[in-house]
Amino acid sequence: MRLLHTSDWHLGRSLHRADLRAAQQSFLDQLVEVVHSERVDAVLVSGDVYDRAVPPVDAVAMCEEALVRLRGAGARVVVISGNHDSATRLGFGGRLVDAAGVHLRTRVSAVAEPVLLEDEGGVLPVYAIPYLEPEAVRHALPLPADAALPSGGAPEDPPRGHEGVLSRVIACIAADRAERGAHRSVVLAHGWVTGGSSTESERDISVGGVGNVPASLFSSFDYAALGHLHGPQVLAEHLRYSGSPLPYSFSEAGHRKGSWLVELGAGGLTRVEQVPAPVHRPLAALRGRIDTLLTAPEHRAAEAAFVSVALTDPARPEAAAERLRQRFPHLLVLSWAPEGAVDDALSYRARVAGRDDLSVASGFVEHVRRSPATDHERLLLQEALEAAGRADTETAPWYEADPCHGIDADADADADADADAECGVGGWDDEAALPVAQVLPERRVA
Ligand SMILES: [Mn+2]
Repeated sequence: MRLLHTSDWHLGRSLHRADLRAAQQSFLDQLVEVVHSERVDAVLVSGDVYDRAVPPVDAVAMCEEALVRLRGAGARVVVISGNHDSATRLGFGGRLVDAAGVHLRTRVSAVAEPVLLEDEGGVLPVYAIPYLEPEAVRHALPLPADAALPSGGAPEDPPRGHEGVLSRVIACIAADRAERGAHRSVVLAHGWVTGGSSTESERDISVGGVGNVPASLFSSFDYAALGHLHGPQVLAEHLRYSGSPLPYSFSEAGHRKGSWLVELGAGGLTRVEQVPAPVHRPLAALRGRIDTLLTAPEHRAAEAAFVSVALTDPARPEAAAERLRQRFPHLLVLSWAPEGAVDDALSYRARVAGRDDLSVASGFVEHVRRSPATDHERLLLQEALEAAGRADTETAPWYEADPCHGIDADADADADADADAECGVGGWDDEAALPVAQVLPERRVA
């Protein structure tokens, strides 16, 4: 029995607005080829098929085409919904297409109904557990078939939290498995199992680690195909994350992405090997002064890569993005982290208290560029402030009304991948179009 374990396709996602559709397509093409060449019996897709609950139409078309081709290549396909998917939308028609060998498992009520595969070792039940949001599903969970109800037959208090909910589901599965007399079983699940490490591109499913579930919950399965964390990882021989097929953040620049080709014999797991995913375009995170980055031979490999640059020049270089793009045409993120800069610990309110508008505006120029406004710039600011009728105002009441507005905005250079995805695929031609978070200096500089 050969299984191909993949997850976190995130179809519809871009990387800092770079279009990844061709990259996602070449991964799916490869998946179909592997099913052919390795005679894969079933493809297991462990959630986050799409990047969002309402995916773009071309992502839906790409997914359907992939499912049809995987099935055509001879594999059954088992899919669960992840925390990015809408379970209802992904599962639409699921009970109808089940008969065709494509199993979209997204319903809470069906968590303990396995997809049945078969080989010379007998029947292999594959339990597909969709991502379960604890508060949303706790009252809808089935009870284990062998559970003794408390006296009077009243249902007990439904479980709470990821661990509680998943424990109940695993108990239901154990009961089903015992009833079938199955000596082997496989499970798909989407969540954060203790011991796994995250990247910057997963959407958090928890607060303070309460989303973690213990690895021991999966100890009775011959193989557990996990999704959610985007780095491929092995928590135990039988307990693995395939990771996403593409890097979806610069924190994944060093990953070797891929799928797991899993082999089960009559007695259980016999072999697992990684099938590396095609590399569409590598990622490179560079840091240094602009003149060095533009000339240093060691950065030659980054010329063809998607690039993130943190400039360390003491003063903000002019037209930095334009110059960097001469050498690194796929520059996606630019931030500025001047050497020796010290964090200004004063709150925004304290910094502007008692200052006039011209001084605040000139201070903003200095803050952003790390060099004071020139006389000419001060003149321009003065004219602008006069035009706005505020030149003589001693204080600036509009700051008081909204102390978070303006220069105290979060200057963290991390781009929010979710927000990025919401922006869709676009492009920008100059620094002025960079999101604010990417052009303000980093606040925490060593
Ligand atoms: Mn994911």
